[in-house]
Amino acid sequence: DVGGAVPKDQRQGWGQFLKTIASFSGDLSSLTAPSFILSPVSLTEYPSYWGEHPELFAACAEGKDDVEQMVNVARWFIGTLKGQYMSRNTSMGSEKKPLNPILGEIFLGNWPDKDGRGETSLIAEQVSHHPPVTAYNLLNEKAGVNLEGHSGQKSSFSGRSITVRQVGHAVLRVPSTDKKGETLYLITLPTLVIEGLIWGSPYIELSGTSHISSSSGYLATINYSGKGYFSGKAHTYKATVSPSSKPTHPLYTVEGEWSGVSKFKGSSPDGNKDSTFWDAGADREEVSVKSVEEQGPMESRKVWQKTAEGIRSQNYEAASKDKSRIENEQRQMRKDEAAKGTPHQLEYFVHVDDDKEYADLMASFGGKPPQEEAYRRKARVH
Ligand code: HCR
Repeated sequence: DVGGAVPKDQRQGWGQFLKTIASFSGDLSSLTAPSFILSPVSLTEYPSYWGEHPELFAACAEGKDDVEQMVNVARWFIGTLKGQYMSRNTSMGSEKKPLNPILGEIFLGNWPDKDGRGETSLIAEQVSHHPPVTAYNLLNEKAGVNLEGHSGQKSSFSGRSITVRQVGHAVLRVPSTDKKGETLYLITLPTLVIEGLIWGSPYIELSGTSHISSSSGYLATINYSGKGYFSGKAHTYKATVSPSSKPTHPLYTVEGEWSGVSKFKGSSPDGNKDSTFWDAGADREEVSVKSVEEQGPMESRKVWQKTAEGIRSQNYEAASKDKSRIENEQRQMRKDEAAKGTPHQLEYFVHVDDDKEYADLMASFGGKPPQEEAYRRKARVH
């Protein structure tokens, strides 16, 4: 029997949806879901979560030495988690199903300069429709901080929850602390568990381990746990910063909640004991985006304008009609391209079969797997 958060007239549909999920693995985004769980926001917008604390992003370039810089990068990374994995619960009451982006969909935005932190700009592009993959680039030119990455998902049903393994990684480039070159930080991504399905109020718990591996020889290892895991408390993590050659010899340890307060255990770079590492109560700054009227035809909010309006006003018939129109147009476009032998061209990114930076930074701490594809901003390819 499905739970109380599902509107009465959609309970049967939700039960059926859960059954479909149970007998299926792969690309969740292609499934048709009951209307109460639909979000009017496309997945192409999600990379903006990386930039919602622009001051932490800019601070990735700072640090008196390489260890302190790694701590700054780790703080920015942890600072993004609440937005990435909890913000739909806050704004829409539960985790929702995002709009499934079309190939070539684009999301552009920025966080303006304030208090000398510099402007951060965002470019995201849907580089694959099925399965969905989004490539992104965040850049603060003044601070010299540049993030490039891509995001895909592989889902599987496990009893009462859905496990989503994240496919993709990001590379952050910053000026090195000696100002003579640049330091690279490889960022791998945690596994998600979608809980609360039976009640019809899904939320995300993080699990497993993710890493930040630097070309300056340091490694941050982040272990996630939650309710029902060994720590018993929701949204908790423990992170260590160590030399990449000695991952089990931490220089700093941080513990706490990624959605709340986390603290250093013992020493911290500022010399104080048990000081606060990050308080996720800090305001998040949403990305600034052009109005829909000013947007180009492939920009996300323009593409989905009518569908999103339908979802927002609970006119699901209109939403579904417009969504079908978009999907049919896309199918036709792919057919025409195939017939003409002119496949879709990416606008801002190029595909790299084997990311050497990924391989090197994984190898520096014995991480696996050794090989992965990547997407690079076109302007950066020489
Ligand atoms: C899994 C998910 C789509 C992907 C979303 C990702 C992994 C995208 C990259 C971001 O950086 C972080 C992120 C956060 C989201 O929590 C995650 C989504 C949660 C649900 C959604 C499914 C495709 C939708 C499932 C449908 C129901 C059951 C909720």
